[in-house]
Amino acid sequence: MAFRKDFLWGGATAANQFEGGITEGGKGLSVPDVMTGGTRTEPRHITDGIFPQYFYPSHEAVDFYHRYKEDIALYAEMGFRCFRMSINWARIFPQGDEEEPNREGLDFYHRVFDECKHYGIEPLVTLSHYELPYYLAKEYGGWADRRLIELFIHYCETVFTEYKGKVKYWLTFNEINTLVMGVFGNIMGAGILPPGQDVKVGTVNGVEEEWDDVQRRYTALHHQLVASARAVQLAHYIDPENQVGAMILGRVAYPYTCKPEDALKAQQVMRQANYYCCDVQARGVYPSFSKWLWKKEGVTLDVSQEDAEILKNGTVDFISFSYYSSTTATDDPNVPVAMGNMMRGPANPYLKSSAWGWTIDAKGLRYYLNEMYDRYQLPLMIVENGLGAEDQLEEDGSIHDAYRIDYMREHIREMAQAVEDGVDLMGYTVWGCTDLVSASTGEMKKRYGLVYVDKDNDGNGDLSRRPKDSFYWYKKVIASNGEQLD
Ligand code: BGP
Repeated sequence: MAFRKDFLWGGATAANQFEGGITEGGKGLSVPDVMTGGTRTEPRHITDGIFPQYFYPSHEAVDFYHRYKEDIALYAEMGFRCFRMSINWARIFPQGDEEEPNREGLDFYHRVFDECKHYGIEPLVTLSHYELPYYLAKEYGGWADRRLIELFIHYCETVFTEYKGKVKYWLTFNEINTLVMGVFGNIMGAGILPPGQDVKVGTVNGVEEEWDDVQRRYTALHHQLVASARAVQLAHYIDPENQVGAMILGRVAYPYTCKPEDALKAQQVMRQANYYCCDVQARGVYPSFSKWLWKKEGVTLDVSQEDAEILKNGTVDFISFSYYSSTTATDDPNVPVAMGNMMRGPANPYLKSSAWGWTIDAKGLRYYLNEMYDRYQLPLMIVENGLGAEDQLEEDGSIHDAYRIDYMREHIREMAQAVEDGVDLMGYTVWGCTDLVSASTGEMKKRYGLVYVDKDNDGNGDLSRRPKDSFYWYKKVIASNGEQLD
């Protein structure tokens, strides 16, 4: 048997893409609440406030806020052992800088965790998943302001204390390394807003980024790394049972050719994208190549002795990551670049891509697991993986998503191989286990779910849930602990 007996099989979500109810229970606005819907060719807009002419997909999302019982019951039916979700900071502290938390917000998550407990499902909670309170973005300038560290720690202390005994697995910042990757990292990751009333956010295929603030982005990242290390220490102090993980966007970059220059380029991409953050979170120090990176990016960073101490004493218990696709790297500026999942690089001629242009590369997952385990020797967890695709709802209400089953099967096979290679793998939570709003495009049409939600890109639909073929397939996978994949 490849996988541990207690392997954490499950699914993953994020509050801003899933919950909705943004004006309910005293919730304040979060950054994605001012982001409009886009498509695979039309970028989303970020607006300075909420404008009636736009559709904002996070406002209702798929209404987990009211349907959590039904959703968690479906997860239990599939046999989930783990459910990854995020707490929306603005539900607990509507502005982000209040002294007292919002009791209604705290109670909502109590109900969710109690429901999980009822079915023996372990919650895995992300503290910050691209959903900074909008007030902190607007009035403080997001994470570029050092005061956010204290505000975040106050929020962490509140939820660690409140949910002690109910939540054991925590992740600090979702895909913290998007802050080394550009516009999306600026806005969604760091809460640094672009100047202007209505700005396009170029994260869709082929659309170039229009605005960036590299210095503030790296400063914000340093603040998040310090905040993350402090959160790890605090979580352990409040409850020694707590296990806190790093969460990064898993980026595999192959050399585009076997030219040594391309191999070097790929190594540089891997360092910048993966190891820069992960070294800090897992080893407690900035890697020695940081100086090269800061110079390349034209940034200066002031890492005080005090910060260095915090980083050293707040290393994580495990490393989690998202993995969807891989890229390539070349030093030849004439090779055209494609983009997928905030990653850019020349297209790989050996791989097929999803309809949204994300390469499909199951072997890359085995490669990445081995790379990460060799480097850190910490337990690993895949907390996002899956295929974003358009689904066809049949007359009889069924959804035959064989392509999604194929995708997952291949990735789970490679996971099993990696375990045989010697990797200590804790679990796997498929992304968007119930259809939800896409982070990059704001669409509903780009579905990842094993459960279909009746809602389209314009917000039409009755939000009813229907298991897809992948639902029944995944149920068998879990029941057999990953043995039965056909
Ligand atoms: C990750 C994010 C998720 C999620 C996923 C799929 O980068 O952590 O929030 O959305 O990507 O991306 P998308 O929704 O853009 O297809």
